[in-house]
Amino acid sequence: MAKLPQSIPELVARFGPHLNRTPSGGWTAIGEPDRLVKTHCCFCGQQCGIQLKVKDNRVVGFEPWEEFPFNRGKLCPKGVKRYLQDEHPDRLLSALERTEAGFVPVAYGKAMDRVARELTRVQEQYGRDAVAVLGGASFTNERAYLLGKFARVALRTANIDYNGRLCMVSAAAASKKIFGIDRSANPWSDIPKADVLLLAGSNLAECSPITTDYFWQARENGARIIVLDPRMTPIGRTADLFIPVRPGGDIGVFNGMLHVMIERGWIDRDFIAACTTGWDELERTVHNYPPERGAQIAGVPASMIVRAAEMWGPARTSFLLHARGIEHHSKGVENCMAAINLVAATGRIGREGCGYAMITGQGNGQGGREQGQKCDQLPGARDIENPAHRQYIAGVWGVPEASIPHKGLSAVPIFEAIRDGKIKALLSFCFNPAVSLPDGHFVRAALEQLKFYANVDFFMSETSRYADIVLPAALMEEDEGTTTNVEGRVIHHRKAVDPPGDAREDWKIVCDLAGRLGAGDRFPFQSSREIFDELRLASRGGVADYYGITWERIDREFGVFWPCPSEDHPGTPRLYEGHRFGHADGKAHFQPVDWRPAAEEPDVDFPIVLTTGRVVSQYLSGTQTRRIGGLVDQHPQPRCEMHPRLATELGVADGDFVRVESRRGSVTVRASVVRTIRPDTVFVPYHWPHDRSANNCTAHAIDPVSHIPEYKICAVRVTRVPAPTDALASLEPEAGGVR
Ligand SMILES: Nc1nc2c(c(=O)[nH]1)N[C@H]1C(S)=C(S)[C@@H](COP(=O)(O)OP(=O)(O)OC[C@H]3O[C@@H](n4cnc5c(=O)[nH]c(N)nc54)[C@H](O)[C@@H]3O)O[C@H]1N2
Ligand SMILES: Nc1nc2c(c(=O)[nH]1)N[C@H]1C(S)=C(S)[C@@H](COP(=O)(O)OP(=O)(O)OC[C@H]3O[C@@H](n4cnc5c(=O)[nH]c(N)nc54)[C@H](O)[C@@H]3O)O[C@H]1N2
Ligand code: SF4
Ligand SMILES: [Mo]
Repeated sequence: MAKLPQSIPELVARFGPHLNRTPSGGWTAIGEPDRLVKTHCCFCGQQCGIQLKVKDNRVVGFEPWEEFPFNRGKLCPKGVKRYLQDEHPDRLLSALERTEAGFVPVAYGKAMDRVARELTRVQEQYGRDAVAVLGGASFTNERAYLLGKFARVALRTANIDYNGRLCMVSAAAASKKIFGIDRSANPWSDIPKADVLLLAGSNLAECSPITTDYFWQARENGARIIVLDPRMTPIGRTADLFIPVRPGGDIGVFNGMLHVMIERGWIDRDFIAACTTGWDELERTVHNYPPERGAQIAGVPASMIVRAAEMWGPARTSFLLHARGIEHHSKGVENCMAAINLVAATGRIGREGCGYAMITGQGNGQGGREQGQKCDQLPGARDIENPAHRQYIAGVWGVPEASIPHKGLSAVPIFEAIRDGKIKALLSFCFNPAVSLPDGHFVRAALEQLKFYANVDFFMSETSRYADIVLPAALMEEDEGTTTNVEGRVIHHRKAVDPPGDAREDWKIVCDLAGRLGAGDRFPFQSSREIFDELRLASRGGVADYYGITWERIDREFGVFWPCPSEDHPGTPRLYEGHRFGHADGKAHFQPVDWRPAAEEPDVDFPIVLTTGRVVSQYLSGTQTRRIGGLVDQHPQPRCEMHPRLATELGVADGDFVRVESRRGSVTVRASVVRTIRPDTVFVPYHWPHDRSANNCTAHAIDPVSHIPEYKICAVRVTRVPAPTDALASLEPEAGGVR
């Protein structure tokens, strides 16, 4: 084929407007698409509506979907490039088996036979719980439901958990403790109606770009914005009050604010008396947090805490949002509870413009933690230890209640059990722990211990490389199903194209494997819609009740908010209207918290705090985005952000190489000297593997309640090092789209 001109105007002049990016970052011309498929982005929890252009069973581009109310056609850089994964040369097109000579393609049926055989062998020899299953929150609701059922019914192992354990579980546990329900309390349309927005631990503009638009609307309406973050992120730069809190210090600010609000009478005593429990104890606790003490804990001036209380306290309407910055801690649940106490103390909840939300991270972060793929949970956000819940689900599944395993291990303890030789085999989907779990050396050493490991992915991830069998999965646009967005709105992902080669939908792989394990009669599903119909039944009467939601309703109504107990129920965009909360007594339960230090605080040998997170153009462990030209060019490599004052102390100039080293491992990257970070803290994004993996440094301390890892704090020392010489470590920008 003749080489195409590569300037856009030239291309448009020759071929018309239908141009496409290639995976390597170039352009190719296409004809008119055959059809547009209204669906959603496969990446973050915003789940933006998008139309995919399809021609000859290929996704060749996208169009905005202006009518979808959440994003009204707007998309971020990842959303517009997602379809470049489809035909990427790295797509897994057949099953692979590990041999002495490396991975070789193997027939799908033969690979599945081996998986079934090995899992059975391990269970016979070592017991049912010696096999663990890991799922993911990029899974649709249908797949998440199916995998939970598969573990309990086909494998009968207690040990199933998912990657949302690294993500939202602190927020989930905190909102459940205070309000009784794990879901953002309000639709996003309430954000622009609030007079004051409090945003804690969220790099909103880079990680939840469409929510930023709601913030702008609020600002247009006169709202004031308070941001807590050790880094002045883009949203921090525009805040009315930016509080550069020390990592782990947020409780100092929240308790300090409440202390001031009580003193000045900015709490709603009538609401507290009528609709809450636990106030007196909370009042006693925050009595010990005058702004000066809060300031000491948070590492910021006391006047900032007072100012925050003055903005938040007397406001007429308000909205609190938080994300992983306060959740990724060994006190993640306590951090969130201290924040939510500020909402409940004012009674500004459950009405227009008055709300609370945790900003969902993963695509189906919300639905992924309701359908029963967590170790402690059954579908409908039911409790696996509650006899009535077990009985109900046993009925839906047609199995004896006693055959359903009890609570198993969560993600990090699963890896500890693998290391200790208690778990011998692993089946994982949609999860790249070799990059994403903390203390990477520990995780990779554990993966090497496994007697058998089967991994399901559409790319060969860093974790897939430890597998004995890798099965090729389908992308979101190659399957159909539902997810639940950041607001609690259940939406419909439509299938655009067929999976390529031998790749297939995760649910088909699970049903097929169940058959091979002798449980086929419980997994007779011919489509994801049939799975959804069983999920509706399984969720019926649970907290996350989807019974009244049908795919037709979702299409007609641009999504339906749960709980939705019957087909004539309108769904519930705003929870807690009339101040009825999710607990049996209908009240909100205050949760007093005291500040405590992180699992590892800086000391003489490791004097600096490392905090980790994200950049706008990369997604999670990077398996998907590090391959896409146009994304990878924006952030080809991780950099270590540090304040000029720290850089001077360390003798580091912008662009120099530094080694960031903790007790567990190190990462060597270029320094980015910026004024937007606290001088006692450095930041490294975690989307890269191997010697560039921030998780070489992090610790695998977890929150005692939620079991979330403490990604946001570990102690490191930073030293300037000569530029590395080997090809990978030279860290020159990668060529677009090539790893
Ligand atoms: N571009 C992009 N977008 C994404 C993702 C992605 O990988 N890339 N991932 C999605 C997912 S799964 C998630 S979970 C979300 C995450 O979204 P966010 O939580 O917004 O992202 P993070 O970068 O993990 O952390 C947010 C901020 O917390 C700050 N922080 C660190 N320690 C503390 C602390 O102790 N207190 C406070 N107040 N702040 C602290 C960091 O400086 C950082 O700016 O993003 C989603 N969206
Ligand atoms: N240091 C540090 N580490 C972190 C964080 C941090 O802030 N700092 N954040 C944590 C957070 S919030 C998160 S959410 C985790 C994410 O960590 P992971 O869940 O490990 O990250 P992903 O990149 O989503 O990994 C998913 C893998 O599954 C594949 N995949 C995606 N969708 C599907 C699917 O539908 N089916 C199948 N079979 N495979 C699929 C992708 O190709 C990828 O290889 O990382 C955590 N790790
Ligand atoms: S904001 Fe999230 S859902 Fe929307 S386009 Fe970007 S990555 Fe996709
Ligand atoms: Mo996440």
